[in-house]
Amino acid sequence: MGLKIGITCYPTIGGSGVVATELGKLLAQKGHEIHFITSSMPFRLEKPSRNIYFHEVEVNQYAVFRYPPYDLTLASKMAEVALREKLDILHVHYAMPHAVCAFLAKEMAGGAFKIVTTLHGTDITVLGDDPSLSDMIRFGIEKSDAVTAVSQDLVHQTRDMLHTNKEIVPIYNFVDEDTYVRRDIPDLKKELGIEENEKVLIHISNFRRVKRVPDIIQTFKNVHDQLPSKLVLIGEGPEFPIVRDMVRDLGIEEYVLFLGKKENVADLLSISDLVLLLSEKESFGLILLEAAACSVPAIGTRIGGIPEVIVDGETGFIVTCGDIKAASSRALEVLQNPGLHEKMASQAFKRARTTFGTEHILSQYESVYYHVLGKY
Ligand code: GMT
Repeated sequence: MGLKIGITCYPTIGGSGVVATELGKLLAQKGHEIHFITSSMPFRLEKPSRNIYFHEVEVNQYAVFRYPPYDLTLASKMAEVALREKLDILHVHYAMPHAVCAFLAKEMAGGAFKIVTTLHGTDITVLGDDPSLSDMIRFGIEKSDAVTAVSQDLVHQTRDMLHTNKEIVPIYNFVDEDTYVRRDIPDLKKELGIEENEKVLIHISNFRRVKRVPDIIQTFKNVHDQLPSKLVLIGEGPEFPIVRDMVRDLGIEEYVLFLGKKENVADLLSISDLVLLLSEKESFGLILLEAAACSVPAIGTRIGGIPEVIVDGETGFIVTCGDIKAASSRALEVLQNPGLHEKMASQAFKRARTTFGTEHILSQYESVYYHVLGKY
């Protein structure tokens, strides 16, 4: 018999929301009953379908509150849904504030369900440094019945930064295999003004400072000096104006395509030759897996979980963070050597379907659920 599972995540665009939503969809297909408890419909959910329900957390504004009490409203909604729907598990993505809200909800519901918390990175690598919050994050983690993290590196970082001995199970991210697969997209290159002889480099992120997008631009400039190429940039964020100015100052405006937020990422990856992710903080780097699934080799930094996703020399290359010279020469090495490119592309695809294969990852989450419920 399937389980009844509540899922809470940040429903807006971002890797954690994508992973949480795809997980819910796959679990529903396997016969579990899934209840999303979020502030808006997760953007990949489109519409609730068989076995999937959506409970909106509506935060009311009262003049007496200086800040709307989202965390308390969420906790109360979690308790209400858990009791009414008889949830077995509440799976929350991000310790802050979701694990803490789940603990409060569990207390309100008389301990009626188990809490599984998945750590995605930013709460540990950024918030864990904030002494005013680190005790609360540790509390949320320690009060969870099971904790998972999206890379081995994040497991170690969490233990080190929060000084906790709580068992944390590494479970890698995965992607929707029907969507993320390389396919022929006739005319897309033409539509974007990319010539057939030009190599396509791609970067996708939320343009936060930690993503070091200026390093991507400079790396591309070095590649472009040697090879006809275009850079496709997807996403938006705080560093966007800096990046746009840099592109103008380097005189490469004609070769850099700013596409903003895009839904058809798999199509854009399907016309790409190389993905770049040169971040200084990254617990996993979901885009690297999306790219690998579309047979795109990668250049990434030796940071966080990136070296667990890219196998150096096999599915791409790993460089030191900030070493633009190395990133450029590795990029040229892959792009100028068709044999190496083909080998890396096919190894990347194979790894996406094995180590990160959906069935494999899904069964790891199910094991965690059955384990906390005492059903082996
Ligand atoms: O990278 C971000 O700023 C977004 C954040 C999120 O909430 O999606 O990403 C984190 O979770 C992703 C999904 O597990 C990971 O792929 C990203 O590496 C992680 N970001 C950081 O650790 C900075």
